[in-house]
Amino acid sequence: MSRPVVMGIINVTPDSFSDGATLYRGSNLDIERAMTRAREMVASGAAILDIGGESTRPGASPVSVNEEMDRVLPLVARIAAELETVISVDTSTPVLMREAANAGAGLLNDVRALTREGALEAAAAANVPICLMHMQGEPGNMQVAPHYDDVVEDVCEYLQSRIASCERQGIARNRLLLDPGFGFGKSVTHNLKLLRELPRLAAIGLPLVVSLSRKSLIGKLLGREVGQRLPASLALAVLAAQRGAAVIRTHDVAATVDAVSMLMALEECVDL
Ligand code: 9MG
Repeated sequence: MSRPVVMGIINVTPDSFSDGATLYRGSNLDIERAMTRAREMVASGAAILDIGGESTRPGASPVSVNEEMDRVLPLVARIAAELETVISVDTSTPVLMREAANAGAGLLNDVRALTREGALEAAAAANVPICLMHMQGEPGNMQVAPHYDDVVEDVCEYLQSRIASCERQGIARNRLLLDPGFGFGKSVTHNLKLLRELPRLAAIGLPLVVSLSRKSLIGKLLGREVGQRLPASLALAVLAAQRGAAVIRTHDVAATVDAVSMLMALEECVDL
């Protein structure tokens, strides 16, 4: 990927930190609302849509495998039938990885980097690209007291070890993308160091996915509520793209495409 692409987030969870239950009617997912969101994101320039049925915000209630599948698979099938886009499925659940790939997913996004039992095998069989994300701890406890000797070095080492596990499982390196996992077991300082030093992660040689959209880092630094975090999210998206991110994962596709396009215009102006 020569220029960063934008991945739009579609949370099909009733309890996401960032967009709550906006796709729900009572306790039921409204698939037509989700399709409207998907169409808008593609029309606004998203190259990838990331569909997730498990909320990973600290303190979120766990979801059963059946519930996660019921939330995600019908939407994946509808998007695959209707829209020209890459569908990413945000899951750590092996059976969903297999089913999602069968239903048309072209990317698996695992915040647990294929560490669940059976996940490496399922991802290998799914035969699609995989995003391996770093997380310290589990969503329930990850923000209690995150600690690193050297956050950038530790995240690089972890991701390298997950790449090695994938390769041992027969997953070719060129199927992998990496993500430092902003906000997943990280203090504000850890997040900022990772962003500043993103080129060290990019030097591993695989495409980097970065998601800072509306994250609590912004709330902690600026005192902004979730609904007021767009300007800072755009600034962070541009800073990440400038430091080598290949995929920017965001709730706000149209604004992020414009913001990243400004950076590209600057970098490409010698050719104008
Ligand atoms: C699902 N999800 C929530 N936050 C994320 C992040 O920062 N990166 C990736 N890859 N997925 C995320």
